[in-house]
Formats: sequence, structure tokens, C-alpha cells
Amino acid sequence: MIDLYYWTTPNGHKITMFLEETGLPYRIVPVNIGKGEQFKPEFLAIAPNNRIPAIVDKEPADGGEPISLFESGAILLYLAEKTGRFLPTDLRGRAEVLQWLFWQMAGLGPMAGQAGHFRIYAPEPIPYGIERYTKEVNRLYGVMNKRLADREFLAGDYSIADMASYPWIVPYERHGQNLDDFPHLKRWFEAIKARPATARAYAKASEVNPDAGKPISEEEKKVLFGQTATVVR
Ligand SMILES: N[C@@H](CCC(=O)N[C@@H](CS)C(=O)NCC(=O)O)C(=O)O
Repeated sequence: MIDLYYWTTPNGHKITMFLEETGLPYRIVPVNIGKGEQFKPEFLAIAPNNRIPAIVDKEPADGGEPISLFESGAILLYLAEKTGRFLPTDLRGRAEVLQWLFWQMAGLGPMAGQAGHFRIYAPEPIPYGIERYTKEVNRLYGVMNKRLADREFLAGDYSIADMASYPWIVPYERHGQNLDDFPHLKRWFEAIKARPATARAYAKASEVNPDAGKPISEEEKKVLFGQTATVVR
């Protein structure tokens, strides 16, 4: 059994998408990040970066003590290795998936997150920030679109690289992008959206948090933005 420490955000959806694809038994432990539950000592003990997602695997493959992990990319890689799914085992196939997984973790996710922040959440419009991140996300969409021009998925068959990237394309309008400008990316997006496991993962989000996807309140903004080192003390 996997305990998934989760909230209804793109990085959370990555892991429910994987778990729904594989049918690995899991239990959701909601961590309401708008209410500050990510600062609780028991959560920080498994997720020292005070961010969701995190997991605890109560039945690790070595038969030992439970293993806890934070960082969505590390979790996807761990679960792929545990199940033998969505990550090729041959040298070249594995290297290809891992580079696109890391591309998402280091590029698409953080840049789209900043685009969303400056476009939607910043207390006053800061044109430089809006332009900088909207353009960078546009560039990254271009990279993906080109990659997908002659293949179905980012790297070989449907993989953890696609699962990491999809939830960050879902809010494309909030990030100032138009999918019609990226036909190959759009085709990929529609194909992943149509997967039953993707539908189940997003249905799970609405169950856990009926307000998922709605604008966040001023109170929630105070919790989420402007954090300093004091939150992890
Ligand atoms: N690199 C991390 C990022 C995780 C992350 O940013 N999680 C957000 C939700 S998508 C969060 O927990 N935010 C809580 C906070 O800002 O305090 C990962 O991929 O797991």
C-alpha cells in the first residue's frame, strides 16, 4: 500500500495519473496547502521541502521498513521501477525517458508555475515578470511541439515523462498559451486526456477538493506566497 500525500495541483496529479494507470493500491492523505498543512511536523518529516506530493511505500521491494519520498520526479521514477511500468529497461529507452522527465522537472514545471504566478496571483501586474515567463513557457511548448511532430509520446511509449508533463499543459490558458499554435502538442494532449486513468485521476481531485481549479482566496495566498526559512523551522 502506498500513502500518497496529495493536494489537487499539477504536481499532485502526476502521481494519481501513475497510480491510476498501474492499479497499485494507494490511499490519499490530503494535505491542504492553502490551509498550511504542508508545514505540520509530521508532513515535514517525509517532505522536508514542505511541498506536495510525497509518498510512503509501506511495502518496498526489498521487504524492509517503509520508504518515504518527496519530489514528484523522484516519486515517478521510484514507482516506475517498483512496478516495471512506464519506464523502459533498455539503456537507450531509459535514458530518453529520463531526460524528458528531468526537462519537465527543471523547465516546464517551474517556468509554467512562475507564469501562473505573475499572470494570476501577483498582487500587482509586473509586466517584465509576465512577459519573461509567458515567453519562456511559449518556448518550452515549442520544444515539446517539435519533439512530438514525428512521435506519439515524448520518449517511446507512454511514459512517466508524459505523466509529468501533461498536468502542466492542462492550465495552458492560465499560462498565456494557445494550443492551436502547437498542433502536435495538442494531439498529444487530447490523447492523454482521453485515457481512462487520466479521467480517474482528475475525478479523484474533485472528490478530495471540490474547489480544485477555482481561484484561491486572499487567505490562501498569504499561506502560499512569501514563505521564508521560518516555515520549515
Ligand atoms: N519540485 C516539486 C514541486 C512541488 C510543488 O511545488 N508543490 C506545490 C503544489 S503543485 C506545493 O506543495 N506548494 C505548497 C507551498 O507552496 O507551500 C515536485 O515536483 O514535487
